[in-house]
Amino acid sequence: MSFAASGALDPRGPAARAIADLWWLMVVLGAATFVVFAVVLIGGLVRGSASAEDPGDERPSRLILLGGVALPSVVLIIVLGFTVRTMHTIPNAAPEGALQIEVVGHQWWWEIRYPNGVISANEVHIPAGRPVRLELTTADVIHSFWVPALAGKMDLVPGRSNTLWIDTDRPGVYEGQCAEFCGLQHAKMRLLAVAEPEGRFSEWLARQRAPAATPGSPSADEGQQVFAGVGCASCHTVRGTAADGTGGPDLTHLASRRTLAAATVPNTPEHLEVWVTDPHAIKEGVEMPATELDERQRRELIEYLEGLR
Ligand code: HEC
Ligand SMILES: [Cu+2]
Repeated sequence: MSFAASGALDPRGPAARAIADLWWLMVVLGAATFVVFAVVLIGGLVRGSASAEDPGDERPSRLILLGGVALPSVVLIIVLGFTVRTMHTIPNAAPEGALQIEVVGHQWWWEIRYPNGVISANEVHIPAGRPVRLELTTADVIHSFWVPALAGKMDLVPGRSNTLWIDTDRPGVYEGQCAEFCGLQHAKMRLLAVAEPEGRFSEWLARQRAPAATPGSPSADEGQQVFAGVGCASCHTVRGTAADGTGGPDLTHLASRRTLAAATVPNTPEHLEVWVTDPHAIKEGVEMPATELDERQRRELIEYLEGLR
């Protein structure tokens, strides 16, 4: 799957832009240093072979002091200065009107909690043009939240809460990735940040606030019985029904999400069917058991889940 913007070098927000500028400065200084070094080295090789007979001066030359000590120090001090400046550019106090969203890391998915009580997974919706303050915690091990196009990385550490500001003026879907090794499926612990104009964001949030849609057909209704009967409800919440498990993602509005299993596969009926019967085929070792279902149960369950808009 690939979405519009994903790279740290394609910044779409002020924090990411400041970080990208710093990166370019380091590339330019690094390249310039390399060119100076290469010229001196080649010059030395040429001269060295021309005057091979001459034992030369054994004392450290001014060139070594300048090129080996002074020049690197100057370059590193410049980089340090700009790094400190970049750290100050990225806000660490609440900007006016910031929206607060909680992100809880789990092996291997993201729980997202909005101020109005909505709980979702793996998709952080934000209003474009308004700063967002993320409160980052973890339910198990250390994870790291990273949406390269929007901001730097921030760890989710057991027993504490870290904050990260994300901010973009450009609506779009931005890819993110857990950036701290957190176990077997760390690589498949991805997420999407979905930035929408304020009005559309509010509509989305209001829709997510609603309880789950009631099954729209008799077979979807059967599907809901299957969901309750085979134990899905012990790990998953579907608000407005008896299902109130918390071991896995909230499924109240599952069908409104773009992906399944932490942005591992697109949210299509085909992938959903594979996931529900054998999640390990998509994500080996995942904390969800495979479930034996007959043909009819499977069809009804998928119909029910597809109706959770
Ligand atoms: C032991 C707890 C457990 C049980 C039982 C369980 N699940 Fe899950 N489920 C999880 C976990 C944990 C995840 C997150 C996996 C990941 O992405 O790493 C998950 C993910 C999902 C997802 C993907 C959600 C998303 O937004 O990515 C769906 C759909 C799902 N489960 C449906 C079901 C159904 C249907 C059943 C019953 C047949 C079921 N689950 C049984 C724990 C469970
Ligand atoms: Cu990880």
